[in-house]
Amino acid sequence: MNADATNFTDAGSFSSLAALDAIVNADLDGTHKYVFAVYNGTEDINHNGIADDHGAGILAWDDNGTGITSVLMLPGVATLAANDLALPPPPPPPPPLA
Ligand SMILES: [Ca+2]
Repeated sequence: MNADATNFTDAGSFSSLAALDAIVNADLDGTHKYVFAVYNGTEDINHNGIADDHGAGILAWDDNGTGITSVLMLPGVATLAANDLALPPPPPPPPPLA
């Protein structure tokens, strides 16, 4: 399903992973299937052993409103909109043969 204005929401920025997780989980309510947030805290939220995750964008997806199906961590991505995720329109058909 393409992201659009009805199923995408921006949850804002959070300095606590617990707060971010709670809001993202609540916002993925079955109507909203894509939630973007920014992590501005000092925790090592991707568990790579380095607390280098400040300023990372978080894109979460879930279809049915129960839980969180997938999460993408997007280092350095501070903003994201539905049209950044939408597929482009298909190319026009080729011209008819003469
Ligand atoms: Ca890290």
